[in-house]
Amino acid sequence: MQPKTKIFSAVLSACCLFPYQLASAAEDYREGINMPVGVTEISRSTYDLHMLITIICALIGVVVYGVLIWSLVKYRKSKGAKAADFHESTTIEIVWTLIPILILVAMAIPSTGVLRQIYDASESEMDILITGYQWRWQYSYLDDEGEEVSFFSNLATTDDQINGLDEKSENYLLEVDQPLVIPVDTKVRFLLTAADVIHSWWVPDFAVKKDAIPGFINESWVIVEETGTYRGQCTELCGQDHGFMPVVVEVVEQEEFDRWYAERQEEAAAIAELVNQEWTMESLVAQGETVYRTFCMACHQQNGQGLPPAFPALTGSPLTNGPIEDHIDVVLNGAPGTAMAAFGGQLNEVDLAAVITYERNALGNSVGDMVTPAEIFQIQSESE
Ligand code: HEC
Ligand SMILES: [Cu+2]
Repeated sequence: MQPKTKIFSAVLSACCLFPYQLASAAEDYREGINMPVGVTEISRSTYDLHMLITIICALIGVVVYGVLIWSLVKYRKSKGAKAADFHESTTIEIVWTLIPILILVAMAIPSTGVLRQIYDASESEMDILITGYQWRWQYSYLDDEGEEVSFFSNLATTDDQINGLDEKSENYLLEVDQPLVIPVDTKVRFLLTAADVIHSWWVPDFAVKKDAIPGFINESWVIVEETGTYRGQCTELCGQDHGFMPVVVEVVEQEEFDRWYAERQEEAAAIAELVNQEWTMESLVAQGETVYRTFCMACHQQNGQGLPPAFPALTGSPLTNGPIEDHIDVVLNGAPGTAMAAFGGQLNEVDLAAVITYERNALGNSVGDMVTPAEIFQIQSESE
């Protein structure tokens, strides 16, 4: 081969190999910088689409910059190049309009197919309502029969880890007390909404990232093909603890799911029973501490000092030390227009009675009165 031909064939083969090199490099770095392939058909299609478009864009880049650099070198002034001085070339204008249009249309065809699939939430075998709260997720299984299963999923990472006093765990800020549990190989439809501000429910391995908007219901769906634990986050800036409301989904075999679901139904029935149990001040305060740490501490702080002026102190506050009716009212109905949410719909009667009794008899307060779960139940059913 002539030296010139040799160089030419080397360049040509490098160009042809380029997409493969890019793809295999992407494979290597997938865990690190690329998006995950995931565990659903949609996530795989999304990944393939992403790779295809990236490669097309990279090739366009190579061609455009190739021509540009080649022209700069070949027609440089020191070589005595003279600029052409023609005006308007209809042919060139048509060519450089048509080629991008054709490329865009070629890219739109596979994308439209995947988008149509993503939006087809029909014929689901199970429906789950996901509600975003500042700053936790609520999962409600929409079941026509039997005891309703609904619970909150809270961050499980300890404060000491967050404050750097303890070593950070493997799933730091990506762990919750109660994960969402769904069966494998089942079409699960998610209905997403929010109770306060806009949140967004995101699990990269499912290729699901959907806004949860107050007053709207958005839809999404999955058929997860592999059992396992999948993690994600709220991906809409939603306030102070936006980075502290992770998503954890446990995908299990159908029998395991049925067992878990039956247990949750029994628990719901047990709570109904707990409401009518005899409660003492001590047992309520003990229970209330856990509730307070999970639901109230973010704003009112561990010791009840709050963060004035935004978040009032509960220690020594006229409200927590005044008539208990007013205290109950704030906790059940919130303070409209402030960050103080209505906890009446978020906590069960036992937890509500416990946290109110706790606030009156701990955190430096010692009012000495209490409210029972049955009384809370009474108040809530009267206001309905
Ligand atoms: C997102 C932040 C936030 C969280 C979480 C929160 N609160 Fe509040 N809370 C507030 C704010 C803000 C106010 C002040 C409302 C106002 O201006 O009337 C408030 C006021 C109160 C008051 C009245 C205090 C007073 O002296 O006026 C009580 C009682 C109270 N909260 C109890 C609770 C309980 C119980 C929980 C947990 C179940 C809780 N709060 C969780 C933000 C929060
Ligand atoms: Cu959020």
